[in-house]
Amino acid sequence: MNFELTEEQLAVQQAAREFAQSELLPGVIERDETQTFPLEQVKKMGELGFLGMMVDPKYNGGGMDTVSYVLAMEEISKIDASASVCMSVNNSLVCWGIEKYGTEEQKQKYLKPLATGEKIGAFCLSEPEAGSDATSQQTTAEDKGDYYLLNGTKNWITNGNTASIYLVIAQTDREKGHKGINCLIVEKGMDGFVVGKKENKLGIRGSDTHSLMFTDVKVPKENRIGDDGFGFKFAMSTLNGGRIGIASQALGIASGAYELALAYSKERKAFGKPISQHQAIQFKLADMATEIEAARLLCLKAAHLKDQKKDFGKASAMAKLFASKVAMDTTIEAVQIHGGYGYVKEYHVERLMRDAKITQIYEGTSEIQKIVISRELLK
Ligand code: COS
Repeated sequence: MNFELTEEQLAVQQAAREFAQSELLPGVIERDETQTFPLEQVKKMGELGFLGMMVDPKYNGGGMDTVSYVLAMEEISKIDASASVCMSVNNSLVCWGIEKYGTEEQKQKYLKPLATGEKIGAFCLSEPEAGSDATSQQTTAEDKGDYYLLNGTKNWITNGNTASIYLVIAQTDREKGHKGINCLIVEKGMDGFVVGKKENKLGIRGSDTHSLMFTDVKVPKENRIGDDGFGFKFAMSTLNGGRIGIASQALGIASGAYELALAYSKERKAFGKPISQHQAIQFKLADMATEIEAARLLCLKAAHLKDQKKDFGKASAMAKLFASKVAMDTTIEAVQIHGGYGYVKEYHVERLMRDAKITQIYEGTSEIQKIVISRELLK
C-alpha cells in the first residue's frame, strides 16, 4: 500500500488548485446569486483537459487515472461546486459511459468533442416520477425499425441547456421490465427535443439544471449504447463511476469550508485571543480535519480500485455516502465558526453549506447508497 501521490498526480492537483483560485474564485458569489452558468470558465476547463481527464488520448482525452480525477475534482469543488458538477457529469457519466460501452463510430463522433469540452454532455435518467426508483421509466423509446421514437420528460438534468449531447434512458419494452430499457445518444437540435425550464435551486445555483421534453424525437438506431435492453445496466454501471465524482465534489466542498474556517479562526479574536486558541473551536477543527481525511481516503480507494479494474461499486457508494455527510457536517460547522460572518455571502461558507446538500441527493440519495452497500455486504 502506498499513500504517496506520483509527481504527475501532484502536478494535476496543483494545476486544478491554481485554476480554481485564478479563474473560478473571481465572480463565484455573483454567479451563485444570479444563477449564472460559468460558461467561460468551463470552456477553459476543457482547454486545460479537465473535462475528459480519463479518456484515452486517441479520443482526445487526458489519459489520466481516476486518482488524478479525484484530486482535481476536490480542488475545483473547494471553490466552485457549480463548475465541478459540470466536470463530474461530463467526465464520469458521459465520457466514461461512451468510452466503455459505445461503438467506435459513437466514440469518433461524440466522445472526441466531449473529451475536449468542445461539446458538453448530460446524463438523463431522472423523471418527475422516477428518481431513486430508476426502473420505473415513463419515457419511451419505441422501436420503429431503423430508429427509435422517443417520448417523455426528464427532470433535474445537470448541464441541461449547456449540453449538446444527451444520454437518455428510456423504456422500449415495458413487459421486459428493466431489461427492456435502452440508452440513446440524443443531440440538441433533433426535431421534437425541447429544453424546459431552469430550476431555481438551494445550492449549486450556477449549474445549469433543466427539465427536458421529447415529443416524437426520431433517434437513429446507431445511437443506442450497447445491445437492445442494456440501458438500465448501462445507467447503473455508469453511476457507480459517477459517484466517485460526486464523492470527490463533496470532499472538496468540505475541505474548502474547513480551510476557510481554519484561516478565519486564526484571525478572529474573542475574549482577548484568536478564536483558534479556544478549545471549543480547536475541537471543531480537529473533528472536521479527521472526517475530511477519512472521506478523502474513501474517495481515493474507490478511484484506485477503478484504476486497477477491480469492482468499485461498493467503494464508490461508501465514498459518496460518507463524503456527502462530511460535506454537510463540515460546512455547518464552518458557518458556526464564522459566526455572524458565516451567515453572509462574502465569506463563502454559507454557499458551501447550501452546495453540500445536493451531494446527499443526486446520483443516488444517501438512502440508495445504503441499499447498494448493504446488498454487496449480504451477497
Ligand atoms: N452496478 C451494476 N449493476 C447494477 C447495479 C450497480 N450498482 N445495481 C443494479 N444493477 C443491475 C442488477 O445486477 C440487475 O441486473 P440482473 O437483472 O442481470 O440481475 C439490474 O441492474 C436490476 O437491478 P435490481 O433488480 O437490483 O433493481 P432495483 O429496481 O431493485 O434497483 C437500485 C436497484 C435501487 C440500486 C437502483 O434503482 C438505483 O441505483 N437507483 C438510484 C438511481 C439513481 O442514482 N438515481 C439518481 C438519478 S441520476 S442524478
